Amino acid sequence: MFDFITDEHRMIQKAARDFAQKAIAPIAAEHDETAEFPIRTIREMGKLGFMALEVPEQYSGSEMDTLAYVLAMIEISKADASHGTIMSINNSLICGALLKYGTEAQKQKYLVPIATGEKLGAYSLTEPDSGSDAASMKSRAVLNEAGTHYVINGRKAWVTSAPYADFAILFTVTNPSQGANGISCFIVDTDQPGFSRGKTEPKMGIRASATSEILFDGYLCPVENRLGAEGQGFKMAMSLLDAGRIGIAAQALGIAEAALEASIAYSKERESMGKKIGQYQMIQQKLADMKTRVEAARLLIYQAAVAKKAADRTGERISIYTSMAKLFASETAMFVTHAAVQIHGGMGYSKELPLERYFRDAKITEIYEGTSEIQRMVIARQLTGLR
Ligand code: COS
Repeated sequence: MFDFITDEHRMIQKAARDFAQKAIAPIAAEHDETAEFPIRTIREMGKLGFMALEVPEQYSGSEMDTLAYVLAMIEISKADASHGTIMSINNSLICGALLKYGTEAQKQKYLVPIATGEKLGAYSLTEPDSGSDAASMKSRAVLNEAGTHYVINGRKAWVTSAPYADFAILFTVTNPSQGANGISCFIVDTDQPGFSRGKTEPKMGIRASATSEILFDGYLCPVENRLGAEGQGFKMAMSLLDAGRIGIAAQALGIAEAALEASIAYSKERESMGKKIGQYQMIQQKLADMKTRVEAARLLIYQAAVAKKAADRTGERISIYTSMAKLFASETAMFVTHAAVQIHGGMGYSKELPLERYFRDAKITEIYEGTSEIQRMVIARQLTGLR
């Protein structure tokens, strides 16, 4: 039906589906229960090339496009959204940042080990007092007198994968008088003095993906670890989030697909008052609305993926496409998982089935990498040009 989906895309989709169903689906409930980070399967995903799908082969990546990434993300997230989160950060934000803004030396040192699955990265923008208003961050990086190192101090919050990351892409203030234009980006190694991890967040969903605060206390970051030019950090962060939001939209769609498929199967099997529940119009309406929203989300995601591929050549801004995809797919995931729990009745509420996990996992997609409110703001600003 979609002739832009090639045989190569289908191959990566199948490889992701096979791995997800064989290696991830069987362990998802247990990792959700224990909140244990699934390091073994994450390393395997790295070796299979799922952590650097859009990275060129010269840096050990899979050298595919955004659509391939989306198709793989849907399959992985369908089995377990926590794996999807970790995959999304590494692909969109870490590989994206290093590929787009890294020097050759930075790519060799940091991108290659991500692509081979040896290392994990984290992306750190948010602070305890700055979430949606990302430019209001307080942490600081000050260049030392010798001009060799930045001295970094401050506290960052909600950093996905931070408890296991080997390095983080950090956004912090270098020139406080410049507002959004005073923010710069750094690669920080997590094994160096002055870096520590704060509390790990006890989360409602995506519980197997570890999220923590990170703290900087006189951390010395060599000048060669600045990513991009001084003062460009905010625009870099926003542009990377444009790409990241496609990944989160694909994650949301994966969760929604899993909940929909379970609901269709249950509607054909479960009987009530002498009929299959799928024969009742109230269930039919739910299934029809769920499926329609899932397919509409898919189209918005494909549109955003195609736009991103073109923008990688032209540099064009794609915020409107990625925000629409993320907004609609995340709200679809909530709609579909909510309906799926209802269709399953008591069994939907039970931990015996994955429906309640899908419902809990779906919620974060309306929050992280920009809340639904922020996505609407971005879309409207792009439409009117007004701030
Ligand atoms: N790509 C490139 N540049 C961008 C951009 C993008 N996607 N978005 C904004 N910019 C640029 C603007 O063009 C502007 O540049 P000029 O000063 O040269 O005109 C600059 O960045 C500042 O933009 P703006 O004034 O729109 O910034 P605001 O402080 O108003 O913030 C929002 C805009 C609210 C949209 C932004 O802060 C945001 O996305 N917040 C959510 C953050 C988020 O997703 N956090 C999740 C955590 S990451 S896990």
